[in-house]
Amino acid sequence: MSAHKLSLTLRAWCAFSLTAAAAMARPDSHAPIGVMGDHTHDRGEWMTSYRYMTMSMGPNYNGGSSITPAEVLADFMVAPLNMTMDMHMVGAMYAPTDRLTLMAMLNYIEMDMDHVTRMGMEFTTKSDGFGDTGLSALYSLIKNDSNHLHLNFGMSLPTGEIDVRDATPMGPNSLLPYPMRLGSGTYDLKPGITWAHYEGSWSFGAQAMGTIRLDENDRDYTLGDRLDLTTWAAIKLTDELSVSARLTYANWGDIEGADARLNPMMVPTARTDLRGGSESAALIGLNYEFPGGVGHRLAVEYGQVIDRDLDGPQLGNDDMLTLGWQWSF
Ligand SMILES: [Cu+2]
Repeated sequence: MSAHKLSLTLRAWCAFSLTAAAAMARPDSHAPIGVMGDHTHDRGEWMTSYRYMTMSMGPNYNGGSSITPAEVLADFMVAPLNMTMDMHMVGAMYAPTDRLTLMAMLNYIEMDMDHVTRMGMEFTTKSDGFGDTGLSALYSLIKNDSNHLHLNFGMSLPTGEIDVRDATPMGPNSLLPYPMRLGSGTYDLKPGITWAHYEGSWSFGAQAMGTIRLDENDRDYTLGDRLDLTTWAAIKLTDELSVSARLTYANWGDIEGADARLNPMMVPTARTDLRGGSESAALIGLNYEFPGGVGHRLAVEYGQVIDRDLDGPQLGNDDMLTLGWQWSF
């Protein structure tokens, strides 16, 4: 091959790759960072990610209305006041074929909950450690410039501790109730379907995801099954930056069975029938993709719960913030 021909071939190849990269590389080709399993990869691609999520909960609700600690203390010895949860999530994705993307996610969770007793004494309990581990396969049904559709086959492994202890007025090493535990204790299936549509500078997406508990854990209870629905719209402001708006709806059941070591008269968080509910949230986010095809992305999403219906008294989720970094190669 002559030098001239070689240079033409190289130029044609570069032009082709740049066009392909330009078509795929848009900041909103990934959903807002709070959505999991939202995108697939092309054959041979890897991605690693780190997400930090912080969520605050409180006050207590019964149905859709907030109730005071005094109202909770009319029926219980202890009232939860508020709770924060911080999660560090490390993920890896790999696509063995264009159709199939594999995903794994490790979680490290830190939680703390403030309480007040009938005597007026306040105390805080903390728990931290690895949560349940996520493994999933994403199967792409449609993937072209304007539509992406894939199925999510997810599984959650019970790596999170359920015998979580801390000091309370009951004792220096008390067993903590259900919401302070780091995992479900059960193998869970997470089936889902995800769709994204691209139209000029705009994109739209939706995802439905279930959580189905497959068995009963070692402490004789099963967390409620869960349904998560979300839909979003994003607009590409520049080739690197997009802004998004998203709505979520979640519905989850009460606990079946019970950990017999907990006293359900003590505190609402020890009651298996005060765990279920539903909520809707509204979120706004930014996705930034570094220029030059280096494969790095940064994203942030913030939102607030706008409506809820809880089997109460139960602490309601209030607001949440997610920061993420993703690197594809
Ligand atoms: Cu990815």
